[in-house]
Amino acid sequence: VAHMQALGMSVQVDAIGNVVATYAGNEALPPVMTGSHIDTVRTGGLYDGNYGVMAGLEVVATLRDAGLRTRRPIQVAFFSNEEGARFQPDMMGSLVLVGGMPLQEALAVKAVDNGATVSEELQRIGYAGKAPVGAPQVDCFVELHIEQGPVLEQQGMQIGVVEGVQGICWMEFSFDGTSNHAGTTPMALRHDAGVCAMRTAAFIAELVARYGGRQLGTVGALQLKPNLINVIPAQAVMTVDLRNTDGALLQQAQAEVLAFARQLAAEQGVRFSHRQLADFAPVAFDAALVTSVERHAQAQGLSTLRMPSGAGHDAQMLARVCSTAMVFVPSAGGLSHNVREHTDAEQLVQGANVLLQVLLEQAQRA
Ligand code: HGY
Ligand code: MN
Ligand code: MN
Repeated sequence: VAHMQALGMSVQVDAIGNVVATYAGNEALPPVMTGSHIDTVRTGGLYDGNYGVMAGLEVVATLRDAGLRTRRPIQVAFFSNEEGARFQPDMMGSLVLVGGMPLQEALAVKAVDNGATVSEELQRIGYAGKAPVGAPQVDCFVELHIEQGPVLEQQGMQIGVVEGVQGICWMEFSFDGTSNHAGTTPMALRHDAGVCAMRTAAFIAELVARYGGRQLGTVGALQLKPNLINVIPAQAVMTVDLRNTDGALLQQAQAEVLAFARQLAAEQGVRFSHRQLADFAPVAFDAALVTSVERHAQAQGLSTLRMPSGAGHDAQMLARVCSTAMVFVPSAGGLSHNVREHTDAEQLVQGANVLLQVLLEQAQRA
């Protein structure tokens, strides 16, 4: 925000903590927006999200240094809680912004770690903004981001021309059984919540292998209670992250996993419940804007690859209200959500220059 103010931008903070800074244009036309997120997963790296925001500010600094004002205003935003690591769903700030989740519902979500609500945390950090949350009247949205996967590096390509984002399904499964003595309880008499969770995780791995294609499945969090070596787990709580570029297959995978968990819990005499934490269909970006990204990258002599995004992004939400596209730069070793996440400075500059040209073209349009 200090960077934004130093650039002479007007800054607004909305009620879900989204921050939108505006570099005025010459005409009162709907602005062109760029940006991303500045929250990370706890074990995240430097570039996921932050890169897109800082590059957006670099674009504005470049225009200001050149004494340039475009027809349309240019906005640089960062959206709250893109990661969804403490508060589900992910992309929460941009989802509320585009009307995909009621503000009050989002403000009431409790953190998985300490139960604090989004509202309490926004107050605590001073970002419970005054600006009302409403679908932004923006002309288009372009997000620059690291790929977070291995494709560009493996194929030796410099710029990812992102055509869309795959579907994401997040669920939380709770198995409630009976804790008992690990030494005296016959296997046939157990109501083992841990076995239910772990066999469900194994089922997910088998389902992904069976589906093949672009089906992905991850069990990232699993808590056992009482979590003691000689006590049959009374409770198991696990997260399920399923993704696919094909929305129908994703729904089918979700139904299969739920059916398996329910059936197994019933067989084991264990109570089962689940919470839907995110359910976002695949999104296709605006074809003309995608082509603009490709054209400007190639005009700068950069090699390009059209590809879907494996990770969720705020662009996935903005695509609901305006023409949207994304620009990727390579991730070293395809690593992300890992402190060793890295992209070379030269590659960061290449991505920022593509962003500059795309935003210039869009902001000069009548
Ligand atoms: O989970 C995701 O894909 C994103 O990092 N929130
Ligand atoms: Mn991100
Ligand atoms: Mn991320």
